[in-house]
Formats: sequence, C-alpha cells, structure tokens
Amino acid sequence: MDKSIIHVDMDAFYASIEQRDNPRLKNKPIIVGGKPNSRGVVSTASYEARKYGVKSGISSALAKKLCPEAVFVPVNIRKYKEVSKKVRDIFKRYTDIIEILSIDEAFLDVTGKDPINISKNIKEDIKNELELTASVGISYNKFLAKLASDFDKPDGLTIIKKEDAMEFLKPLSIRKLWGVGPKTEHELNRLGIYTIGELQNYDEDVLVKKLGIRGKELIQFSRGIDNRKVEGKIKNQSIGEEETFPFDVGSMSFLYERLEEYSQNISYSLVYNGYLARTVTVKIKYEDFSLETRSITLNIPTDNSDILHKISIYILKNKFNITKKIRLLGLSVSNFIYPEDPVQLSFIP
Ligand code: TTP
Ligand code: MG
Repeated sequence: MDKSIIHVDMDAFYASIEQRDNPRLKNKPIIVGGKPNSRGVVSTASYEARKYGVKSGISSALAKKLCPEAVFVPVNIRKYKEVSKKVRDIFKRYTDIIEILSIDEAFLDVTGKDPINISKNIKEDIKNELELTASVGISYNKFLAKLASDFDKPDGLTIIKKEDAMEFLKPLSIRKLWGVGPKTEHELNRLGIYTIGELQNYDEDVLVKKLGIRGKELIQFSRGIDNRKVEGKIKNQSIGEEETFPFDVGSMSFLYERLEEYSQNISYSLVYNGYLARTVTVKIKYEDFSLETRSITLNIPTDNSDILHKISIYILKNKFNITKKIRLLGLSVSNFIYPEDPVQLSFIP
C-alpha cells in the first residue's frame, strides 16, 4: 500500500507570531531579526515585507534599504519554541509517527487514515487555537509532501497524487529537488539539465558516473521515488562550530569569547531543530598541529547558550592542560534528545 505522508510548514513563522501578539503589526511589512543599523541578519519577514524582496538570511541593513517602512522586531526564540511545542501537541492528536524537521515543520505518516481530513483538521486547530496559519502538503512520500506544502503558501493545502507526480515535477527547476543547492545545481546545469523533466529522462548510468551514488538518488527523486521513512528518532549527529585563527592564540579570555559566540550559534541551531544536547565537546589544535578533544556529558540536557558557554569554559579550564599556543578552537554538541522524550526523566536529579 502506498503511504500517506503529510508535511506541515508554518507560514512566516516568527513574523506571524509577532503580528498575532501585537495588533499594530498586523497586515504590515515586518522583519524579525537583527536591527538594521547592526551587523544583524533577517530571521524571517512577513509576507507583506517579502513583496519587496526581503527574505531570511539577508542582512538587516539590506532589508531596510529594500523596504524602508518595515518594522523591525527582535527575535524572541523562547516564545517561538513554546508555540512550536503547541503545534506539535496538535500533530500528536492525529498520529504517533511524527518527524520534526525544524522549529516550524514536520512530517506526519498517516498511512491507512484520511490524509485530507487530517490536514484540514490540523490547519483548523492551528488557526483556532494558535491564531496562525500553516501550509500543508500531502503525498505518498516525504520529498513530494514537502514540495506540496511549499506550492501554495501561505495557508495552502496541496495534494500530489501518484499518477500526477511526474507531470507535477516536470516543469520545476532542479533546485526544487531535495538536497540540491547551488553547487549541485551548477553541476547539473553543466550537463544541460535545468528542469526536473530533463533529469527524468537522463540516463542513470551516465549521471552516476558524473555525480556518484547521489546521481541515482536525484534521478529517483525526479521520477517521484523516495523511500525514506518518517522517522521519529533523531539520527546520531552533532552540531558544532570551529575556527582556525589567523594567528596562534595564548589569551584565555580570547578563547572564552570565541566560545561564547559558538555557544550562541549552537544554541540557535538546537532550538531551531527542537533538540536538547547531552554531550558538549571542546576541540583544540595547538600551534604544533597536535589535536585534543575533551567532552562532558550533562545530567540535564540543554539548548541554552549560557549553559553551553559555562560548560565549554569549564572543559577548557579543567579538562585540558594547555601549555602551548592554540591554532584552532572548536565546540560541538551531540547526543540529542527531543524535550518530550521520556528518556529525559532519568536525567532530572
Ligand atoms: P521557514 O519555514 O523557512 O520560513 P517561514 O516560516 O518564516 O516562512 P514560510 O512561510 O516561507 O515557511 O523557517 C521557519 C522559521 O525559522 C522562520 O520563521 C525564522 C527561522 N529562520 C531563521 O531564523 N533563519 C533562517 O535563515 C531561516 C530559513 C529560518
Ligand atoms: Mg515556515
């Protein structure tokens, strides 16, 4: 039996929450992110601001130029996390097989149930209980469900049926394929492939010769084939930052500062993914290129940047014996859990 997969993605997530909570911002171009006169970036923008070309990732200074009348609102990540949790609680009413992709999107496997009805109910629950909108995609695999949710944003509900998948995919840019960024796009363009339709007809053996095993996966995606499961469990992975300095460093306070910045970025990624981390690792490469790593596993998993910063300084001070100058400093976290995982209970002292 074919699967029924739903992908839900909240619309302009941070911006919609801010507009909801401050009526003066409703229907206005607003930008959530750093201040325009700082080195900050745009986290997201309301749909009213997107008309001017404002989007996630551009500098706030550029955003201000593109849309001078936009209201800038600082990021309030705690608030968005709480809303994210409420959205997940809504999902749980409809299935146990949920894969969280980020703070505002998830896959649900509802095979054997009524995906259209469930999608309508989820959208309604989100609207009624949280005063927000979500876009939902339904299909028989993850790749197409995600593509579908993006098709009619905001407040969309798009279904891609198996018999329509090839036609649906044909005119789209290869950038719409899962995992195709600027680099792979360039490689494919060099082979004369610009649309998914062109890839559908490409000789698989030739592409595998050019791109390796990834070529096979891309051809499968282009033909609407994706056998990946909706996985509730987090795959074993780590999130980290490191930097090779332009000079060898002897100052501890310099290292503490670097760790503070790493901690903030890592905390941001953890929150975005909805994870808590249990293990914190500091990596050092000395001036003579020798490498050492030291870790601590926490009693209580965290996504908090102050805690990560304190722990990383503790590791640096107490678990290394630093006698040489430092060329590279890295910080990473691993051993993730979801906050709602029962395993966390055993960590509460
Ligand atoms: P997205 O779902 O990518 O964007 P969005 O919800 O704002 O808008 P859309 O309607 O197109 O889905 O990301 C979810 C949130 O994650 C977004 O509201 C802000 C945050 N975010 C960043 O902080 N930086 C980024 O570069 C991106 C892409 C998202
Ligand atoms: Mg979104």
